[in-house]
Amino acid sequence: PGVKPGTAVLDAAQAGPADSGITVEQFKQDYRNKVERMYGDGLERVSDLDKYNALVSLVRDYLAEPWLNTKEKYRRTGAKQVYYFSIEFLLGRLLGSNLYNLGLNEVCQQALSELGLDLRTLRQVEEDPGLGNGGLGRLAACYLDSMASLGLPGHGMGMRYRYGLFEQRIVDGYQREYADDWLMDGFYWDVRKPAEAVEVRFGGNVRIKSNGKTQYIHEGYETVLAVPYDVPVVGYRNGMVNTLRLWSAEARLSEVVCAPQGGSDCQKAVEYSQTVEELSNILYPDDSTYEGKALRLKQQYFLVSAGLQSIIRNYRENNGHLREFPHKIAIHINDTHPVLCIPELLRILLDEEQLTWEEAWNITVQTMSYTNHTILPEALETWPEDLFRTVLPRLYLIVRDINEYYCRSLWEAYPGDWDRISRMAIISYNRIHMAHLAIVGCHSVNGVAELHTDILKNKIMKEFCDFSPAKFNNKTNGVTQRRWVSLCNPALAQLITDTIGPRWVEHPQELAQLERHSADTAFQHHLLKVKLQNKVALAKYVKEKHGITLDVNSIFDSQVKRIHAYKRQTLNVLHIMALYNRLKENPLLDIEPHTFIFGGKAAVNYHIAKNTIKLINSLADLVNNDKSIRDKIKVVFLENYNVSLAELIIPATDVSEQIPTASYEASGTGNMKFMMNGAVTIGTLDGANIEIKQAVGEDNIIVFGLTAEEVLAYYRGGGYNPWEVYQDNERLRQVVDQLINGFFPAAGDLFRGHFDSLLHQGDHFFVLKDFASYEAAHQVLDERYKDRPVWLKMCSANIAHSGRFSSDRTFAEYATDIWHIRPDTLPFSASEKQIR
Ligand code: GFP
Repeated sequence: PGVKPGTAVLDAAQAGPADSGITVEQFKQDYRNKVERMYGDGLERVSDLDKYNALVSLVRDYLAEPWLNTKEKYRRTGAKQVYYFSIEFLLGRLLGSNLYNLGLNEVCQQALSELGLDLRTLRQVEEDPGLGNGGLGRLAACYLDSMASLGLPGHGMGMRYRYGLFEQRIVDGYQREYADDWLMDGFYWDVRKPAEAVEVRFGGNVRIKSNGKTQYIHEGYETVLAVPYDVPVVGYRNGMVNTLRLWSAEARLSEVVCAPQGGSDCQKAVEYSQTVEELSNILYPDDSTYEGKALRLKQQYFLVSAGLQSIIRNYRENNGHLREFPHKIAIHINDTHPVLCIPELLRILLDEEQLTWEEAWNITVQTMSYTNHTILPEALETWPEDLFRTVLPRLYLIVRDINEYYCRSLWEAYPGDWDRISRMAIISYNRIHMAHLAIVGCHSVNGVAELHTDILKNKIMKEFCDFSPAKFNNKTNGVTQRRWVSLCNPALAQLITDTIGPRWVEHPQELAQLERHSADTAFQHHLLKVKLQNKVALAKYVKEKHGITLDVNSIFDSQVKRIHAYKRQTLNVLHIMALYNRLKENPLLDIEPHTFIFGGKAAVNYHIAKNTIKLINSLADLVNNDKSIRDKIKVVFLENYNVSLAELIIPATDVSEQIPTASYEASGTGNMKFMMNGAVTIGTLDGANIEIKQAVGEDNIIVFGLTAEEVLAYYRGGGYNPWEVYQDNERLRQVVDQLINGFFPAAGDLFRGHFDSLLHQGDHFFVLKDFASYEAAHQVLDERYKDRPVWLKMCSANIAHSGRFSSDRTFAEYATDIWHIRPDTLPFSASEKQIR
């Protein structure tokens, strides 16, 4: 505790031209004034937090004009606007990225240094916004950066959670969850817009009034005030600032409390306001109880209803005609959480705008598009029908109508095939299937990597795809090279710029030019130097935070992501145990020294995943304290993995562990970030790993394990027999037994759950089945590493071929194929060349 991941600082040349028009002198003056005006005190006497807040406030002043101009330009040109609805936006710290995108980094750094301050220190003051959890949320944040940088009128719609998911601390090897009080010192990037608040209604009942035309009157509901907070999203040096709108739940106490009635009513009012605010308190409230489920559903509706009301209001204010709505507005649904957008837009169009069902339905379908991020059944949300009806009575009627309408069309296509119709229905067996609703109510459904989309089309959503094949398409994920190279790895960015020029920051496909230099000794030498420098920075952090000394000349091998059985941290652990056993048997074993790095959170109620963290830490204790293996291997679990920590780990990593059971990882995005930073992937043929292999060629990635097809074939045949594998492989048998035989002295029976799941419960994720091939792959990797020029060529090839995994590429595809945005209609011309 106390040590926060640091931040890299770009050096002047890499920061590019200072095109903001602001000089160092002016910056200094403005900054001093800002501190004095905000705190009534001099720069010398305020705290680091005050200095940071003043700096943010100043940067916000600088971006106010482009923000205003952008909005103005959108109004004038009537450009089509995209709204990306997501329950998560894992933004990461914003000071560095905003300065960078504004072209102010160099000036700011210089100005601060002349004032005796260090930008790096002030950037570290910033808390990571607690607005997301994993890949889904980070992807949304990458897309915001790309939309603004490509000149696309695209905005985020999300929730302003009072607390993040949780802050992870490791106590005695266990994960402990603490409140992530990220807003404690305020969040200076957003602007509260109370005048644009809207009301969201829950509960009550619906009266149907029929005098010529049927009317639905919603009565007896509870009202929650949704207050928007706008966060500027700065494009990369194009004068463009989009908006991320975050919604916060508030009670309008002035209307609830009858103050003259005294204290007890005040008390009630405060309690009431707390229940209202609960709606935006935390991400993914525990849904193991009825109340928890209701809260999640309410939270989703809150986001959707508030977001849509504000979009429609804005559209109306700009004299938009509803007929034109789908030509002017695109609404993107990120995973199933915002699927209520579909019935909510219908509600507004039917009940408030008085359109006919046909008109409203056509507008809705043409406006909406949906991305699926997972095939895990537990993540494809369904709601109990009675809960839905109670919380959202009007929406329930609408969903029922959609279901009827849809089932009628199914009946026409498949007369008499009741089984199929009930499998495809939106409401079946008293549950409402949100993914089905999404497919029916959107004109586009996309997966996030080629394999994932194939699985959706041919397996999980096959019947839907047979029924409306044109809807389904693939958009392989991408990550922004601006945050994930320029900002987090400035030394590498500098090397790339020195080698091929600066255009790659906006045209990442130009990274391919590095290929020509990949065998060049001078280039390789620099690359090695950059990696070493990043490893030193990570080692310093690990020493300060965890007291562990890392050998910066060892192979840094990282697996950082949510802890989940399908991501198979356990396979990684078993391999390290086997390596350790080999070293114990033969202390002279000639292996490259390794540092195995883990990071990631386990969901609060996910017991086996939490035990995996304890397993990793138990192994770390054993290995790191065993003098006999002479530091040949080290294991570290880095607490509280978040964006800032990723920015430190990824540039320092040599080997990127992407080892899920094939077919489970929809895409992965960490795999892309590591690749861009020159790490070599050891991975299964899953998600985007397959496309990474296609991009870099098979010599530059190390793949192992069952393919998705093989995994799915095993499932069709009822699984496989782990006992056979266990019996046949002595080294494997030894490590599996070590889970329960006292090898971890203090663990007792703690890891029996792992043992049982591997041997007695069928090893659902094929850990044992893939073990031998994983071990062999590691040996290949070590061989390659020993031949340094070969290894560095592999690293360079990974960087050179990472351009197609830029979110700029992905977003250009979304824009043309899904949102039908024509480049010639974009108000910011710089972006035109980016869009196909
Ligand atoms: C999910 C999927 C990943 C995918 C991301 C973004 O992330 O495979 O890359 O969404 O599409 F699982 P996590 O839930 O793993 O964070």
